[in-house]
Amino acid sequence: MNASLNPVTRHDWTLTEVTALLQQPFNDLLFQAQTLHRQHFNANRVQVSTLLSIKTGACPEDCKYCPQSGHYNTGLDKEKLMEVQKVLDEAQRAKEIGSTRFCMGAAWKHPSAKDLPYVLEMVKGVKAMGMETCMTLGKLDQEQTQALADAGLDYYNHNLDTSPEFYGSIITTRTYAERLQTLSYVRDAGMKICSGGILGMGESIADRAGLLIQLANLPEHPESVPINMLVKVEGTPLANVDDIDPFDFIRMLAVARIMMPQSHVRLSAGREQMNEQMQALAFLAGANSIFYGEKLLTTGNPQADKDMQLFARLGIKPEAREEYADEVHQAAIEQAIIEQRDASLFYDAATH
Ligand code: SAM
Ligand code: DTB
Ligand code: SF4
Repeated sequence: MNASLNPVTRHDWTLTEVTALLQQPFNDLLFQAQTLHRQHFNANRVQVSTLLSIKTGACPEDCKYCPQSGHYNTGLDKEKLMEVQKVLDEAQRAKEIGSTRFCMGAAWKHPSAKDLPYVLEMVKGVKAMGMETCMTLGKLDQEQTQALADAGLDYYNHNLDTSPEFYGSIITTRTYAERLQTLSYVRDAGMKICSGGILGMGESIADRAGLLIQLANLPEHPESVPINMLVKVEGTPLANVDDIDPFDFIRMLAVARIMMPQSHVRLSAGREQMNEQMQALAFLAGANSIFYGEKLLTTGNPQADKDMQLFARLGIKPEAREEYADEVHQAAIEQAIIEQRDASLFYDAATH
């Protein structure tokens, strides 16, 4: 459905409203989120994206959660931009396991003039394989944004991460306004936006509400909203911060679903620290996208076969992409579904 024709797509959320949504009884909140979810999506389909770090470590930015910041010693090896062919080989592997979107991330403040042509080749190559493309490269100027759009980039990931009020306590080397400017360039160039945040950094309920308000009150909702649970990495200033209450994490997914009913809400980083019951609750709350494959950028993610077994136990199927660029890709997704069914049979036989 066209967002502008949909009366439930709002862009005027207030702090009072959103904190009230977050604090209502858990069952009421989940029921409301799941009811809305079913009006816009098949509740048993989850989109799967695979991540690759194309340039790792030694980032000049000071983001207190990030293992790749050069300001902290997390033991990561500093790497140069990956060769285009190696990136395409990884994309091929992602496609073979049934992933429909390939997300490439770089530990940059912004792309340089020297690196951009290689990045554009990566977009073209991955697109030619019939996968959706996503990149997260930091701040963009208008020309770089246009070049990425012209190369065929489908999504740009650029997270707001937390509320404007808490931002300066977490990131000291850029402003919220710069982040919003890049998002506006991406929208104007006609690309889809992937933007979300991180929970469990010591933020207040008002900060959590403030993040969702920033995202939902953008002129158009981001098509993709990744909600990350902080992966605590030794050496970063947030390594020993208190865990978020798992139910509060689920509440945020549910409120994101209610505020942005037509967006894909991604249960993003932190799944390795969650049990299967928590992930099932996340899908019930309206999360309908995950990162798939054993690695995020530098930290771990559940094994692909474990995820397929979880999908099978929950009766969830990977979501096919809207248009297929080739039949081979369609076949790869169908194969993944068959393997998921087999995994289910194996599970049944082994446990009953
Ligand atoms: N450098 C670019 C930027 O910051 O926009 C792109 C890559 S950056 C690693 C992409 C996103 O990863 C961040 O915005 C943040 O939301 C997420 N991220 C980084 N470290 C994380 C961690 N330890 N736990 C959860 N999410 C994290
Ligand atoms: C997003 O919101 N989460 C992803 C992706 N966008 C780029 C990154 C998560 C990174 C987790 C820490 C790591 O693996 O380095
Ligand atoms: Fe660099 Fe992005 Fe990590 Fe910040 S989040 S340190 S910008 S890689």
